[in-house]
Amino acid sequence: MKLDIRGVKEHMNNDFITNFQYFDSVTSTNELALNVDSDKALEGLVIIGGEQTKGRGRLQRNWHSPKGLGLWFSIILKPKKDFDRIPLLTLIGALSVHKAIENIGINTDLKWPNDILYNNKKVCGILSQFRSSGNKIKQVVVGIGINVNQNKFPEDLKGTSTSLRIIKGSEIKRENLLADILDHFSNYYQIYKSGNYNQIIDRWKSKMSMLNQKITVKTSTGKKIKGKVVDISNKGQLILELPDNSHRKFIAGDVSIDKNSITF
Ligand code: BT5
Repeated sequence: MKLDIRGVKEHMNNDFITNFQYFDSVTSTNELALNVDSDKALEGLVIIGGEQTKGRGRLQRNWHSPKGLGLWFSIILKPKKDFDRIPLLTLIGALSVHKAIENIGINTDLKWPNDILYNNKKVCGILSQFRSSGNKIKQVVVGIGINVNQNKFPEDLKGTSTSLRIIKGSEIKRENLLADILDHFSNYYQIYKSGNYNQIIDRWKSKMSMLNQKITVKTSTGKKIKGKVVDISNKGQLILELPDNSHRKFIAGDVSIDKNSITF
């Protein structure tokens, strides 16, 4: 079913997100959003795809985005902050989705830095990308993919993915859910702009079951680093305590996470 943008606007209650571009079919909403001329685009523009034919995950992975069943969208932002605060935008994207899902009675788990899980199965993934010019951020695109009304998944995703409909046992109205997410996003973005990063991090930590767990991080060179998750920094980095009690930070940039290991 086609998403009704009027219905989304009717349920929304914030002044920040007012512009939408909807396409029945797109390659990737992130690709489109990154190509928008940042001098012309308004901050807070949301680009939505009914389906994505080349939906992207991190590290050039694919994101399965079937027609009319999920929410596949990207929010364009123009933050006046340093580059090292960009990862926080992924975190506020996840918090906004988490809260909206909580409001329909489903408690999910945040997995650093970009996943929302239910019983260890992925419900939502987030991909933030940016364009810059010199040492200035031109635009950041926060791309959010949520499995809403699918009742089945392709063979390769079956064991690791789920949808809100499968969890709840009934269809979810995507318009209301998106409106709620964007209201929360707008709130969190205000907090981000005010520099009150601890508020974001504290909420994240309270919803992250990985805290105090022992995990293994795999670096791009194949090196494995074991440690206990002790904190998230106010730049969105994961902080591990290593066996020698020293602390090491990992950047929430291009990382991928397996069940209890993280690959850089
Ligand atoms: C992500 O990457 O989780 C980021 C996904 C971001 C998708 C949104 S949709 C709107 C916007 N436009 C885009 O083109 N992208 C963004 P990553 O952590 O790398 O996870 C990717 C992996 O998740 C894949 O390799 C699959 O194993 C799995 N996967 C693919 N599609 C899935 C789905 N619909 N549900 C659950 N898992 C999926």
